[in-house]
Amino acid sequence: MQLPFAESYKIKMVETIRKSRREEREKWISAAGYNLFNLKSEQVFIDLLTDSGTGAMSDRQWSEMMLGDESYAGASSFYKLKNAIKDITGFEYFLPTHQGRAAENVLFSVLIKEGDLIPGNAHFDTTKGHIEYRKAFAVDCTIDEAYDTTIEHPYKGNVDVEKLEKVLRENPPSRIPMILITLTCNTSGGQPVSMENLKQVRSLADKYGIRVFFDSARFAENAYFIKTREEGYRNKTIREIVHEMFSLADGMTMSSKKDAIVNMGGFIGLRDEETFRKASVFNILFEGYITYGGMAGRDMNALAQGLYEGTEYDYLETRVKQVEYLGNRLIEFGIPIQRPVGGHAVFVDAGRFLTGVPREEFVAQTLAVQLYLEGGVRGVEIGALLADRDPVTRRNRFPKLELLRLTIPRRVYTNNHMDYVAVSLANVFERRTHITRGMRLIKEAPIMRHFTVELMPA
Ligand code: PM9
Repeated sequence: MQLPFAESYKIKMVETIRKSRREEREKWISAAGYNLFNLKSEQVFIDLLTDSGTGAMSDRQWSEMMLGDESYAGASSFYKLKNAIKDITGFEYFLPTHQGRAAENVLFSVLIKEGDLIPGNAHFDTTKGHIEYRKAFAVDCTIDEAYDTTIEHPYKGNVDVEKLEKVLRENPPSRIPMILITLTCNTSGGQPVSMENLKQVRSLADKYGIRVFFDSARFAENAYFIKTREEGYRNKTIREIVHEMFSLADGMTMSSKKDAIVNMGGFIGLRDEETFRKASVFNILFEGYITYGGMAGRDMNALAQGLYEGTEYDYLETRVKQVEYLGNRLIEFGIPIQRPVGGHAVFVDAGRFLTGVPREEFVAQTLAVQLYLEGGVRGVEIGALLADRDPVTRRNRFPKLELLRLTIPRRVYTNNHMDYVAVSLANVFERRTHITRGMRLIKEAPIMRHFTVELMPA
């Protein structure tokens, strides 16, 4: 008999989570303004809001915490992290930051000015926020297949090179400070970018004299998909693939809270010294001195260790297979999801799930609230709320897809939890035709509103 799949770790410490009653959840979600970010964590049974900073650190990471050097300048923890980053990514220069968006803030302070265009594959919301905050524009050049959840395409994070070349051809290079590729592409469903596509982007960038940066939050999951899906990579190690990926970029931003499996942290990786020097000034201004950049020494140690663990094949296989397990359970129930299942989350196609709710009434948010009411499961809306208003017209932007993201924290839940989530959503699916009204806005921030928005049932 073929041996079944089993996790590549065992559990050493547990945290109690509490189930609640539907009446309690009704009260809590109403008090939270129907925004799941506003819930207290103890009001949630299974928390699939994000995989960011929510992973379980290993025994080795915890022991690294004890070895942290908390010197203000020149800490050994900084050099440990610098060596790990050089080893894994190949980038010579690096700046620590407290998280991914801080890396964006520092790097973009150097490179992006008003009126610039930053083409890429469906930029993440904080990235887009930092671009639009500088009165520049994020141009989405993702392949069209990414926006049809029924199409089985192995690299739905890919850039459409024709769309990209059009932007590069029709605008002066002085207005395009970088092409920004997100690995994996969170917005399109945790979907990978193929090595071939990265090479195509690099050669277009070289042709037009533009730099390429990677938003690398989930670079290791991207490498896993390249290894398992792309011709010619089966026999390469994850680290060899990671090296090849980064060899195609001029620099990277990183939210270490994802694939480096730490609770807090980020960094910038760079090849060129001049950009590093300029960014160092902003790093000191916004984050902290260049050898800690908002991170404690112990956290830099845990991150260095996490970079190695996060790029091990067995770990990645366990991780991606759990996400796939949840996806397959939902497919068995007939629930529409982004196909194929992505690296860090299952993206439920709320537009096809709740066909009776008008899109002006925030379809995916409505589904997120229904799932919470059903089982105490917290997902997150990736739809019109997250898309924000157009910065010029101030009208609501309605993205091509209304998605409910069920994001799986790393090494935290078991497949029994996944079954619970699947059945909770299946129960909502059974009564979907009775859900015909959504949510309306009461309060919203001018930018990145989904974090703090308040709503009420329409
Ligand atoms: N991503 C996520 O849940 C956390 C914030 S929203 C709940 O997916 C990419 C691709 C990300 C990302 C964060 C950031 C920002 C940059 N790029 O959260 O600032 O997915 O560390 O990273 C979240 P920080």
